[in-house]
Amino acid sequence: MKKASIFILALTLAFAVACKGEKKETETTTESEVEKTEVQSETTTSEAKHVSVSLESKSNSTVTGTVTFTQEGDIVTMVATISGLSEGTHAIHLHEKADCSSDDGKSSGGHWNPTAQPHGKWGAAEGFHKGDIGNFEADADGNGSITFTSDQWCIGCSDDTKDILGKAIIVHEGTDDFTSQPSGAAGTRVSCGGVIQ
Ligand SMILES: [Cu+2]
Ligand SMILES: [Zn+2]
Repeated sequence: MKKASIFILALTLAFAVACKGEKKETETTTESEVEKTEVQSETTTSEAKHVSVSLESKSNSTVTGTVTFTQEGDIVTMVATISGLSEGTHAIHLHEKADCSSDDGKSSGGHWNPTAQPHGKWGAAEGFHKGDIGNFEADADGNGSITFTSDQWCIGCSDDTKDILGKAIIVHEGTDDFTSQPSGAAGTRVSCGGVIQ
């Protein structure tokens, strides 16, 4: 009987110690996780010049993709990776509203044109819209990509003629001819994504 009680006491003690140890470990893990999260969010805040946009299919297409914008200094770089396209040349623009709610993508409005210029090829002396990114090629598998760099854009600055936030990326079924007004006759809007942080 005495032996049994000692054994039980020993077991209880062992259990208590084990529990305490385990609890301590759990607390330590939680603390370091919280610290890590705080550090990460601080880093994100100080380098906030980044937006990632998911493109959704429009006009009964299967076109989807991802477009990222990153600002370093005064330079914004856009990288678009798009799939589900027909093989060939497609137009891509920034349109004026981050509203992709309509089935045809027209809810995003016309080309983003804060400087009241004619539609054109980016950099043209005759003028161009701030949303006139241009054309890119899709391969036989329907995949295409385009990288575009500009000092005429910003991500979340106070200059309305440069700020791309609140605009929409539109991918077209057709090609931008850079001359037809007001939008280059690029045809149906097959994909849309709002540039929202
Ligand atoms: Cu467009
Ligand atoms: Zn345009």
